[in-house]
Amino acid sequence: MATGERLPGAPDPTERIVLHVDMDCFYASCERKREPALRGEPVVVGMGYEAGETVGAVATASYEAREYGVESAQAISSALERLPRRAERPNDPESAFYRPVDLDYYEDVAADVKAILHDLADTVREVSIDEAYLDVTERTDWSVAEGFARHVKQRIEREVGVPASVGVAPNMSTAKIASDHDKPDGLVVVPPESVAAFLAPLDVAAVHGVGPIRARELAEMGIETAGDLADADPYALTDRFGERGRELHERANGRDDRPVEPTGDPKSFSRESAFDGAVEDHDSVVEQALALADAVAERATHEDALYRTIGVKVVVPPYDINTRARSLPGPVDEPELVRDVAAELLAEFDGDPVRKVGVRVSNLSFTANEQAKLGGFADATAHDGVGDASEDATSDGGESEDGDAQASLGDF
Ligand code: DCP
Ligand code: MG
Repeated sequence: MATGERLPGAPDPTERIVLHVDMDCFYASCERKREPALRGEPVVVGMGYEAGETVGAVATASYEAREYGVESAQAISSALERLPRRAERPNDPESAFYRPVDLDYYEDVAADVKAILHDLADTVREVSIDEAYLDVTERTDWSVAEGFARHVKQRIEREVGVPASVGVAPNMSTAKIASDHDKPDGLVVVPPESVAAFLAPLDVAAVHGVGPIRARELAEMGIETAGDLADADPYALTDRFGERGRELHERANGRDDRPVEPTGDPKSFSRESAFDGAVEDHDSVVEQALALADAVAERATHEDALYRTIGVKVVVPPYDINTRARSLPGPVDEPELVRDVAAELLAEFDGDPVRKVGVRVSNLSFTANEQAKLGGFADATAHDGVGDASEDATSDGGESEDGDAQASLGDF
């Protein structure tokens, strides 16, 4: 779609200010948050990693560990060849701290980050656990965009305690490249008049959508930099890569009209609140949870959503995150039930000190009249085998590479 076809009054996409936030070595930074002794050290966070076990893959590595060639998706055994466990080599600086993946905890940290982002922008597109686009056109101006971006980074660092890299540009694809350009702790602002000069010298792999295979194919066509790609014949690119080729050509030219849109229907609604210190009085915890239950139920009603699962989250100091959920026989919109189930699920924590409490409804359906279809209940229950017993809630978020995928992280 040509930019000249805009409707009268529609915002000029060339005048947007888009900010992309991507947390630095996110899982490793989360581990450092709760274990400050890991700061400045090589840290490897591994999927399925347990002490003494070498199967599984690296989820992420701190930048100190990356210097030794440890990277995401590598086999733990390869990582161990490059950097043995510190536990086994206490005096060897060329060794790393290995930690297993604790997704509940990372999601909790991510939710705190996302809350700040929503506070700083009217429109936020969350694309993965540690990444989001913000349209901040109405909140800042190019002349002060750098200060605004620094403020975003500082709020995250100060209030959550994890580092982020930020890119600012007139569109999503350039903002993403900018946030990646100076990692970690990056802050790169590319105002409209600098887009072409910023992109031109970059390796073509910096363009989102160009993976190693496509980069090789492009190299065969003599295209090695984003500038080469920008100058390439778009028809030759379409011949070779189809519609994607045209899109890559647009991106390399710093053209991307996609509006920053929130991801589609959420998978859950939740609210949580932190106490000022740990609270031991169970009645106070329940009282807070009931207020959260009301807020969550109200939100679901407002969004015309029915829910089939009601859950609570209880964080016990320092970072022991407990989630419990109960699935109902069918989808409902019943605020009283959210209160009752939340209170029942919390009973287990009577006597525990509580730092944070949350309430969530999930298993959402957005079909307005679904509640009336009683026949569907039995099927749905049989289908996923969830009865009405308590169970650990499962994460409803997912990481996605692409800005088009849905993710609902950030709401616990
Ligand atoms: N992740 C994973 N497996 C992968 C890639 C990522 O489990 N193959 C997880 C761990 C990362 C998180 O997702 O911490 C975010 O992914 P990023 O690609 O943003 O990587 P990092 O945040 O770790 O590092 P960077 O500083 O490059 O953003
Ligand atoms: Mg990241």
